[in-house]
Amino acid sequence: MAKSEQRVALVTGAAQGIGAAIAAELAAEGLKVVVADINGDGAQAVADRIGGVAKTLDVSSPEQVSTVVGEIVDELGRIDVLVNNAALVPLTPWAEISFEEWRRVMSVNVDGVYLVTHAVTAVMGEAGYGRIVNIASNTFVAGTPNCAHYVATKGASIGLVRALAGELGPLGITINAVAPGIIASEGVLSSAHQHGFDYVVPMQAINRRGVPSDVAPAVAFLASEKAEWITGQTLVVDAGHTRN
Ligand code: NAD
Ligand code: 4PL
Repeated sequence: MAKSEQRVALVTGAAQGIGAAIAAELAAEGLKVVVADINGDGAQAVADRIGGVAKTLDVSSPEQVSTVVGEIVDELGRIDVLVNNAALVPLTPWAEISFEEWRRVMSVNVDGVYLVTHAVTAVMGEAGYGRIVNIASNTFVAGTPNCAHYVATKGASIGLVRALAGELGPLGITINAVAPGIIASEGVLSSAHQHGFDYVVPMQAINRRGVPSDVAPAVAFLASEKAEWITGQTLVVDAGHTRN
């Protein structure tokens, strides 16, 4: 199997929203992008649009993660960039969060990040090179109400970035988080999160609704060769809604 010189990126949850914008940005920069999503048809549509490769993948399934990462290595020969974007984005008051919902959110947003990162770092470690970007959220900074399980998972994502940076650095792998503020993705626009713009936009330094393409360039920079000296960090991309 011939190895191409083109860098390969795996973006999870890339069938729509922020993930699709990241996939498009990386493709525009010349990377071969694997568009992975539990929604296989949506992933295929995005892959067709950007000249990428679609994979149906539930990140919370150990079997599926193992199979898909193996397929990518077989078919494309390398994984240079991983963007852990797939997540459930619920809006549920604390008193109404059942243990079942809590566990499902942990399973996708935390177990999913573990599973994909664990599989991909094995490949990157062999190559001695990698760029990992976790999509966190500024809810971890703001302590946004009515999604405590979700905020907890984003804390886990940032914790993993901080902890793994030291273990992955010697392998030539950087790992960082990008923490967006509220973004008009398909998911947010089709849920009660859409009403969040009414109170968040006035708190931002730039007073318009954020869109997925506002987040993608920060991710592409951290995934680039030029970001070699940055690891273990969280970059908040929220038009100044929060300041840290
Ligand atoms: P979205 O709901 O519009 O899209 C999420 C995508 O993930 C969908 O295509 C969905 O099919 C996929 N997905 C869900 N479960 C999956 C699973 N088990 N395996 C694989 N794919 C799965 O979401 P979005 O708003 O674009 O959010 C993307 C990322 O950005 C998430 O990590 C989210 O937490 C984060 N984020 C979003 C906002 C926002 O306001 N939209 C703000 C900060 C952070
Ligand atoms: C500020 O990550 O960061 C709503 C939904 N509002 O998912 C988020 C803000 C949402 C956010 C988020």
